[in-house]
Amino acid sequence: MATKKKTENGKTDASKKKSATSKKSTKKPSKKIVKKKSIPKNKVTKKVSKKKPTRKSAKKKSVHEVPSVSIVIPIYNEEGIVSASVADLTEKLKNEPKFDRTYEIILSENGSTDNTIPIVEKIMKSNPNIRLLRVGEPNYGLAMRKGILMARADLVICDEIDLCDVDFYIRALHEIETNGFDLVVGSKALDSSRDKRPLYRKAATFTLNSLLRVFLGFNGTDTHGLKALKKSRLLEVVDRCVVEKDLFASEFVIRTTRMGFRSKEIPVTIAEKRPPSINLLNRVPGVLKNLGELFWVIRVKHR
Ligand SMILES: Nc1nc2c(ncn2[C@@H]2O[C@H](COP(=O)(O)OP(=O)(O)OP(=O)(O)O)[C@@H](O)[C@H]2O)c(=O)[nH]1
Ligand SMILES: [Mg+2]
Repeated sequence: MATKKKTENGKTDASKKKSATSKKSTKKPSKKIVKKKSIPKNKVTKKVSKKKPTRKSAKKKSVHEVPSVSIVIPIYNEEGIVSASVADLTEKLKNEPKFDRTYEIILSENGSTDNTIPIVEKIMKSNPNIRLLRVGEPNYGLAMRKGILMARADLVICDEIDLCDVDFYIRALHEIETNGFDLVVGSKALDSSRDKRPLYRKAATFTLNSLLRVFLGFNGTDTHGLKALKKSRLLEVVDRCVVEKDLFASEFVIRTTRMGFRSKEIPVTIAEKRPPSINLLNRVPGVLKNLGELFWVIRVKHR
């Protein structure tokens, strides 16, 4: 953004100089005129310094320029909370002094059968930072993958519509920008995390992570949920991933460390705004199938 401001300033000064030069060629310059010309130059400088972007104007500019952060949120049948969640997230981002950045929110939808789409389209009319991506059949992993690919910023946050945790954004971006990590995972299972989901959901998370540890050599504590990443570094990891649906997130995290990138888990507090949109038991067959596929490609084929 700073670069553009400089360019805009440069153009303004240049055009002033140009008009000054053309005047020069038609009228013989007198000392008086030369004096007059030096005044607008100063005025231009003053005008530009007045236009120095405030936080508000910087955020407005995000609509037209590459934002500092892309927030990718897969959504599926979320008519109940999408509008309120996006409004709440936007408000938090505006009021959080530590999040002084331009951003876009990519709502990555596929296969919704409720009113999610018309609602999002309505939100987009009043909120130009929202982008909608539609990718066919219900598929969390595909929505996440396409969302990351569509992100215009190099810093990408993957969130969920029932979480929208700005505190995670700030801490995770700090780990990437200051401490040089490529991927930051908000883990629900660290000692200092607070997982307020029902016991059966915690048990499901524990079971999945145990399977990932045993069969895929995963050495962390969580692969699902909040993430922040440096896109330019991890694009090749996204490309390498083979499974979709729920286990895309797990494969992405596991491959990131296997491919030698720097990844870190940080604690999060998880309090969902509603129960999951897909029944847990209905997800089990797909997860097991994808787990088998992952075992085959990573452990057997060493891909
Ligand atoms: N595009 C898309 N989004 C989905 C799909 N399934 C779930 N989501 C979204 O993914 C996010 C997390 O889904 P939840 O239903 O909360 O599931 P969860 O068990 O809490 O999620 P995990 O803990 O990450 O497995 C929400 O924003 C959902 O709307 C899907 O099939 N397609
Ligand atoms: Mg959830």
